[in-house]
Amino acid sequence: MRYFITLLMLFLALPSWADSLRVDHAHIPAAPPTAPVLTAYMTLENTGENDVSVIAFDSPHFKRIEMHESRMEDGVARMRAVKSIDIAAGAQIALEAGGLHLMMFEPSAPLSMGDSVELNMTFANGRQQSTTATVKARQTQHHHNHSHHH
Ligand SMILES: [Cu+2]
Repeated sequence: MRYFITLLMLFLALPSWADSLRVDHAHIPAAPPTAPVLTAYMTLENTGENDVSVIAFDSPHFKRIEMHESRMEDGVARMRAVKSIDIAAGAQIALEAGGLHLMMFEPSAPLSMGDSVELNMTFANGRQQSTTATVKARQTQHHHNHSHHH
C-alpha cells in the first residue's frame, strides 16, 4: 500500500505528456568562429492530441534566440521575426533554409563541428521542453545569407 501511494504521488508530480513535440534533425550549420549569429533548423512533430504553440526558444549557449520566417518579397528573400510557431495536433513543421528558422545571437563560445547545444522551448501554456542541436557542415546548395537583414 505504501508503495502504491508513492507511485501515485510520483505520477501526480510528473508533467502532462499530452502535449509534447517530437524534435528531429535539430542542427546548426557550422559558421566561422567569430560569427555573432547562428541559425538552427529542425523538424517539430506534434505527437499529442492538443495543438501546440512554441512562443520562445532559449539556450544557455546564446544570449538570445529569435524565431524567424524567410519569404520571397518582390524577388528578394526577406525575413521577419514570428511570435510563435504553431503546430496542430498530428502536424509536422520543418524549420529549414528558406522558411522558418531560429536565429541565435551572441554565442558564449565558438562552436565546432560535432558540438551539441541545449535548446529550450517554451509553449504558450507555460510548459517547457528541451532538445539538443548538433553543429553540422553547412549545405552548399542553399546559401541563406542573413547579413542584409539585421
Ligand atoms: Cu533569420
